[in-house]
Amino acid sequence: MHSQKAILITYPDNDSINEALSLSESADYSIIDIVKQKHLTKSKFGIGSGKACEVKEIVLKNHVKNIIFDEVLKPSQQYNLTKLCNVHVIDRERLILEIFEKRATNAESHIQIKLAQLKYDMVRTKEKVRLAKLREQPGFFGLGKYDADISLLDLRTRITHLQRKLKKEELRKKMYRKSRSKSGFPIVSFVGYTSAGKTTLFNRLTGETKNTGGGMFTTLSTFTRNVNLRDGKILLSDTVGFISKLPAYMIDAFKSTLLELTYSDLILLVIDINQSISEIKKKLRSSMVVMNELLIPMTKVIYLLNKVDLTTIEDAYEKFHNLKIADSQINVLPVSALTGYNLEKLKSLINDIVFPNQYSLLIQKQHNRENKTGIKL
Ligand SMILES: Nc1nc2c(ncn2[C@@H]2O[C@H](COP(=O)(O)OP(=O)(O)O)[C@@H](O)[C@H]2O)c(=O)[nH]1
Ligand SMILES: [Mg+2]
Repeated sequence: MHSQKAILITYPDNDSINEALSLSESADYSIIDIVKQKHLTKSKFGIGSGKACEVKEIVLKNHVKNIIFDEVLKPSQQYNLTKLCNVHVIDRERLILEIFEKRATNAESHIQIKLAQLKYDMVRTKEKVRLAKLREQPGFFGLGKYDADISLLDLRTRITHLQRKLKKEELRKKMYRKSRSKSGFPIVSFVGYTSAGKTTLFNRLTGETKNTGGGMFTTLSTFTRNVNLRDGKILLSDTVGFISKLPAYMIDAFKSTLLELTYSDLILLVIDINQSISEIKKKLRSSMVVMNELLIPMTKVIYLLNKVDLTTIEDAYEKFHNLKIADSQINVLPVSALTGYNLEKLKSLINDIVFPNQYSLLIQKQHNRENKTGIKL
């Protein structure tokens, strides 16, 4: 699939930029210019009028059809910016919904995501009804009061219908899980915050397998691939990832995209270790809350301290110890998706955990080598 060109409007700090870039990429947009602004909640366009005109110039110069706006826009702001620049304006929530939609892998997540989309539309339709009633903007979006009321009613009916469907689907879910775990191959899934480096690691691990010879590599979907390890084949799976400032009405949809984790044999929890300890703590804590709710045992986790090329191994371990994860059997490995550092060791560790017969022999070996490898088993 071809990615579409887009201009990104986001906040000036690096975390915001990186997250917005990763989200845009996940939704298949290639960002050709970034407009950084301290304030994205101004009344008319979200950004100031002068800046909005600059954005229009960038759009014209680059023949771009999309603007990604890293904040939630009101319908009137979205309308104003669309009209000024004559392109699609995708606000932050819309972008996240587009990502979820691409990732829906089962019936439940399709319904959950559709529900979240309807709720997104509902908020906007309500705003239109309000504006139409105030007669502030007659014919706003071509919508009279009557039309707006009708579409609100229609949205409500569709939401009720989906909620009923969801109930039925929940009953079916248990059976689905059973059948998945019978597929035979161990399932290994990446989780972690957006821009931690999951997709880069995923590509790196599956890409390397691809280069080692024909027939070893199969694309099951864009996000799950078959990888050959020393003692057998695994299914490696990339996930949506945790997103900061996720609105409450999207949480169920988000969790449904993570259902695959519940039948994973091993979780690779990716941490961007080149961040402040407080940032890492905050992100890890909220990841753990979601994983607990999904009943994923933390014993099935390897912590990957990624982007270690940007710092030192010592710093990575120091930060990790600072997280005080209370678990007697922690698997932790500093890695770099960029340089490939420790990725062979990672494959070997995955292999030894998911193919346990060979693993028991290995524990003995690892005990002898523990200090040299840095892997704590
Ligand atoms: N320096 C460095 N950058 C990395 C590393 N891994 C990923 N990145 C960069 O971090 C950004 C986010 O990576 P991505 O794989 O999209 O993160 P995801 O949202 O977790 O899938 C991209 O710009 C990557 O190039 C790494 O090991 N070192
Ligand atoms: Mg990703």
